[in-house]
Amino acid sequence: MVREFARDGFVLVRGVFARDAAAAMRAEGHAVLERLRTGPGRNGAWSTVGAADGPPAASELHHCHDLHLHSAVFTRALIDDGFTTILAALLGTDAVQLHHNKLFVKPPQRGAPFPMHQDWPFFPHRHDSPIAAIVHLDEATVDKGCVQAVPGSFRRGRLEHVGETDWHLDPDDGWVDRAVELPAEPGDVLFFNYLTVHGSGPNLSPDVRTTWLVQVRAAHDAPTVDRHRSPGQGTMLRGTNVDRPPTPTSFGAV
Ligand SMILES: O=C(O)CCC(=O)C(=O)O
Repeated sequence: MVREFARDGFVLVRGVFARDAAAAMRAEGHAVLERLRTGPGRNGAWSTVGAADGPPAASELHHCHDLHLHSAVFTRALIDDGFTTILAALLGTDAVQLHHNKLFVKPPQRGAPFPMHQDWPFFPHRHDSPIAAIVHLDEATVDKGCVQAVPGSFRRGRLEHVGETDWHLDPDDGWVDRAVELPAEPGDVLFFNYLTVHGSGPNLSPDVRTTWLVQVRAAHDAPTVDRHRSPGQGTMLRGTNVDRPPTPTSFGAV
C-alpha cells in the first residue's frame, strides 16, 4: 500500500470501513443535508471547464463541510484506528492532524463533475504533506462519476492552475486522457497526496453517489497561506503533537 502510494501518489484501499459503518455514515450524511436544505448555496458545482466527459446540463453537487459538528458518527470515524493507521503509514508519521472534512452528494443524472486539479492551491503547506481520503459511502462507478487520478502526476510538483476560486488545470493540457478511473465500493477509501492530479466525471446514472472527504496533514506541517480555516482544524486524529507551542488559550483563566 505504501509502495503503491509512493509510486502513483494515490492508493485505493478496499474495505477500510465495514459496509454497515459506511451505510450508517451515508444515512447520517443524507439526514444532515436534508436538515440543512435551505436553498441558495447548496449547489457546490465547480466551473465545469475541463471536466472529464463534459458536464450534464444544470449539473449539481450537494455538499456540507465539518460533518463532525453534525454527528458523532463522523467524529468516531475520524479517529477510527484502521483508518488512521493507514493515514499514519502514508504520511510517514504517527502525528496525524485533521485539516477539514466534507460530504459530497452527486445527484442522479445531473451530478456535477470535478475538473482535473491538484488540491495544493486551496491550502498550500510548507512540506506538501496533506493527503485526501475519499471515503465511499455508496458505490461509485464510472457512470456515477467516480474519482479519476493521474499516476505519478505528483512528481510534477505544484502546477499552475486557472480559474477565479475553483482553480483547475488547463483542459488543453490533456490530463483527463492520462487519468485512470477508480471505481469503488462502500467502505473503500481512496487516499491521494494534494499534488496528485485528480478529478471526476458527471453522475449520469439513475443513482446517487455519496462520498465523505477527509483532508489530513502531518502535525509538523503548516500552511504557508492563511486561506482555508475550518472548525477543528489541527485536531489530532492519531499520535502526539510534539511541535505545538503554547498558545494564548493554553493557560487561559482557570
Ligand atoms: O468527489 C469527487 O468527485 C472529487 C472531489 C475532489 O476532487 C476534491 O474535493 O478536490
